[in-house]
Amino acid sequence: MRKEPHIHRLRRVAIGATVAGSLLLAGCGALRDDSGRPLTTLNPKGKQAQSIDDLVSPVFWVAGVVFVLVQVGVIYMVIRFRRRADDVDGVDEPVQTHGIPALEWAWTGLPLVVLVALGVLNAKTILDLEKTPDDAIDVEVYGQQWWWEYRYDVDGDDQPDIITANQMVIPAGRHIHLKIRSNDVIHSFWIPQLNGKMDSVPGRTNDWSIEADKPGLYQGTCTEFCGLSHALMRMEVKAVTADEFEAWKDEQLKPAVKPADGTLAAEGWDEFKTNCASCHQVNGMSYKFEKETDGAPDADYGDGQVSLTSGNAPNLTHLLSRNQFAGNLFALHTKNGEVNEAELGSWLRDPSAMKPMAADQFRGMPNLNLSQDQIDKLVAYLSTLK
Ligand code: HEC
Ligand SMILES: [Cu+2]
Repeated sequence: MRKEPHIHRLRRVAIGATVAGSLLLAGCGALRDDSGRPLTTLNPKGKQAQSIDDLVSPVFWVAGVVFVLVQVGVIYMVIRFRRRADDVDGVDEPVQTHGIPALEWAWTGLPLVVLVALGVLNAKTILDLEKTPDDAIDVEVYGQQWWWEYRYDVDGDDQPDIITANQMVIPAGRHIHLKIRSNDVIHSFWIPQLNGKMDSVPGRTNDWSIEADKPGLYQGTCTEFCGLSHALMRMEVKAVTADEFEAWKDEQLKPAVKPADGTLAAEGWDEFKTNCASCHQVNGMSYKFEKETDGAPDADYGDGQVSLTSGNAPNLTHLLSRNQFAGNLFALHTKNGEVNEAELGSWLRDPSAMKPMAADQFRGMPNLNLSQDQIDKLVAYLSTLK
């Protein structure tokens, strides 16, 4: 059937739009690493990522040589043995041969040698990546729709003493052993400059390692489709010096202080207890929690008891020590170092307007229909959580 010309035109428009759209999306959504490049495994900044990169080069060269040889062979044979214009009935076909042992050994043996060599290199790298030295620092990682939580056991009693979100702080030059888990669906943890990807699977603990050679900020994003805001589930590792790490731990271990009476922040503290503390933990704030059967945190907070288990929302005790909030999407500070009250306020006004969530299905933060007055008080209180 003959195609109408306008169908051709339509198809061209469709292809054009797809290409332009993909380029546009690739451009604007791109998360950049510390060298301004989109997230890539080819810019390693730590031991594990480096060992993967060391594997990429030999594999690339071997594959490249094989590719060139095969292509040259194909092109040569297509041209050399093509059907000539004067061979009208196709009877002048090349001499057919079979059973040349030397050739057959060669094309069986060579790929075997190449694949075994690459296999050995791969297996060695995988085994190396599994090793954890005794002095490694453990961090528990929880994937959650749609943000990451990090837990640190500081005193060695297997109970978390520091719980934080979005930004993982580690000392540079130390082997960090991650125990990756999930609170809901499958996610995947990926900081490409520090190592490859590891899934976070409900009911399982996956061991993984990262190490940063130098202090710096290393970006990553969830790489397993996990629902509505999967693309907005970013993560960040902040590598600091050993001294800075000790100082950070001391600071994180401190509970939040109740603001002085009579201040706007103190009124925000009250609002927080009423509206927010059922989901968000602020260490030091006691909160009476009637245990629910559905989607409730696993801790039963009695009066005066301090539970660190945030269960289903980011622990906010030291919110402002981090860079970004809500899956590492929005800055917590303005360019001049002040608290980003505008975006924190917008978040409290209507969180789903900034990041799609399904709060009616216990996924994400609900719109609590707060008044501007309440929001001002709450932002004043959040600003004290340094
Ligand atoms: C029903 C549980 C729930 C309640 C109630 C709730 N939140 Fe949240 N909140 C969440 C969840 C879940 C997130 C994480 C959303 C995400 O990043 O996808 C969140 C994120 C946040 C964040 C960003 C934190 C970060 O580190 O990313 C702030 C700030 C915040 N909430 C403040 C509040 C305040 C203030 C209140 C009370 C007015 C409140 N929330 C009430 C569940 C809740
Ligand atoms: Cu995810």
